[in-house]
Amino acid sequence: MITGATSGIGAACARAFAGSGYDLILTGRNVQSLDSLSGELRAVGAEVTELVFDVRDRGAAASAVASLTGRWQDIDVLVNNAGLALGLDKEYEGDPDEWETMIDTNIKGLLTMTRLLVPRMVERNSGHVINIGSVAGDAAYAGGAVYCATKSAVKALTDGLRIDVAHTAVRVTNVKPGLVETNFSRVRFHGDEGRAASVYRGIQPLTGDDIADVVLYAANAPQHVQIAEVLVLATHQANGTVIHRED
Ligand code: NDP
Ligand code: 8X3
Repeated sequence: MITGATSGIGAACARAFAGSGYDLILTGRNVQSLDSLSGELRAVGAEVTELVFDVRDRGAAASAVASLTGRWQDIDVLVNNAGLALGLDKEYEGDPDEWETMIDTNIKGLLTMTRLLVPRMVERNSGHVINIGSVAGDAAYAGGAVYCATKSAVKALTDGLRIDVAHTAVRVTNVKPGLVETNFSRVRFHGDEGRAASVYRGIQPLTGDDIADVVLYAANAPQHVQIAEVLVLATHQANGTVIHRED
């Protein structure tokens, strides 16, 4: 199951997992994008189920999961990917509604999905939760305080879950990308294409496929190997703030 499968890293993960022989539960808010991706993946032989809900809506998420029947209830891998940044404002000038959207999606949405799916993984003594964190969770950067805080929370939630399931065969992974060119910056800057493009100016950023490779590697590692955390950066990015750009 991949949350936020309609774009960027989520869609790339869906393609990578389908290519590796997995059947998929794709979740997202945009039915058209889900339908189109499902069609593409079915054409390469994957069986696909779509669940349409907003991860911030706990009731809708619970109903969607409860609608799964038969083998679809036995989820092998949950990729908690749905997430976003909004704005790049100083902490004392930011928009509280944007804070709430980031916190509700990146932290509470991820927790909701974890709470809904992990009990059955524990019961089956099998499963893997792969959370998409970020280099932004390692240290704050200017204007990113709230987004960075949500990704620090993803780190703590991932580490906490790993402790809580250590008595089982369930594995827990935090994949922390740096700059990845997706819709992320378009969303962050409310559709301002120029500002979004400037994020990737003078550097070859990562692609969703680069991150999907790492996610799939973690999922396909032998059962006794738990990839706990991976920081994946573009070659000319050193951390959240040091980026060498060729102008
Ligand atoms: P995209 O904007 O391309 O994709 C984000 C996905 O999350 C979309 O499918 C979006 O759906 C979905 N989503 C957002 N909010 C919700 C919600 N409330 N309910 C359900 N789905 C939702 O960005 P990325 O692919 O880059 O982002 C994926 C993840 O990767 C995020 O968690 C992001 O924080 C993280 N990340 C991204 C990096 C980057 O540089 N791009 C770097 C590090 C981490 P919809 O189209 O409906 O909005
Ligand atoms: C997204 C990466 O550094 O642009 O998590 O915030 S960054």
